[in-house]
Amino acid sequence: MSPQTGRVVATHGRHFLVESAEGVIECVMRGKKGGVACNDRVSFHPTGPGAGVIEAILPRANLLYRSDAQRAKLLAADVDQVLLVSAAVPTPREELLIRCLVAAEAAGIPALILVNKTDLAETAAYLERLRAYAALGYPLVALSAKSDVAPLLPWIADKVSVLVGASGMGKSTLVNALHPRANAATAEVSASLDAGTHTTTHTRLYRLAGGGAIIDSPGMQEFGLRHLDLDALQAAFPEFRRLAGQCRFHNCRHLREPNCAVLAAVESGAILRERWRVYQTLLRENSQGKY
Ligand SMILES: Nc1nc2c(ncn2[C@@H]2O[C@H](COP(=O)(O)OP(=O)(O)O)[C@@H](O)[C@H]2O)c(=O)[nH]1
Ligand SMILES: [Mg+2]
Ligand SMILES: [Zn+2]
Repeated sequence: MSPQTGRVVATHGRHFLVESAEGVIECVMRGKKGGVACNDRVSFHPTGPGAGVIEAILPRANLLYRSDAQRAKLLAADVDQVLLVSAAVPTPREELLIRCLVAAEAAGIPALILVNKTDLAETAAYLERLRAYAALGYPLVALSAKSDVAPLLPWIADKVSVLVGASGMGKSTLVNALHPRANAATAEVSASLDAGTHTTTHTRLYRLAGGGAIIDSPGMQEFGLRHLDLDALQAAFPEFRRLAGQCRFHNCRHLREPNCAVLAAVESGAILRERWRVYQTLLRENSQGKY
């Protein structure tokens, strides 16, 4: 049979669901090289009814991924935006939020911060804290996924959005509210790709009735960015970019150099100290070697 092309709508380890003119095909990847991401366009060979082997990944416009010392962990390809889902409860880690934003910047994908659980009293103070991120250029959208997702609708219409964030923030609740069949679809993917649990163990694309799609992924505790070198890291912080050329040394690392414009901005409070601290952490991690 001749190769066909399709779009990857679910990934679980080395198993994939590929949507094509023939319907949804369960595929595996040939060989060991190269990862397949959710929303990738691939060419595959049918091997039987409803089954196939992925032969190649077609060129991507972008790729969101994290990486540790060993390997890259692909989240999604060809997306229009990253929806960073956060909430005041359970206690969020600001470092994880920053790392997700850096990954989106490095991939050239616009990011939006979605603050969930506005029904909880703790949310107001958390939203105040995040105002500084809106000032960096990341839109803030607040809602309660449990009661009303309407505030998000204009942001996701006709776009492919990928949800990222720690587990427990409400990503799956949001997807279920946006996509009435998501619960059933989760069960279907679980039945074919894993042992039949209802927790999010795979990455899955859901098409939205009004156009566009949303990709849900398992919550992450860690977000390694070992693939980013000094230049890439600096470029991923918009508040550093704005000060480009203002440090005394043109190759300033913004660590402890004299007359560093970034350090001065940290000291004056114009740059969030936590953002700069995470930048330092990333730089230190990455000097220990790439995957
Ligand atoms: N109070 C409140 N709880 C929510 C809201 N949205 C989700 N949750 C709860 O947060 C927990 C985690 O939700 P889930 O969607 O599984 O999060 P995920 O791990 O990010 O996919 C669940 O107990 C949800 O019921 C919300 O808007 N308000
Ligand atoms: Mg989930
Ligand atoms: Zn500097």
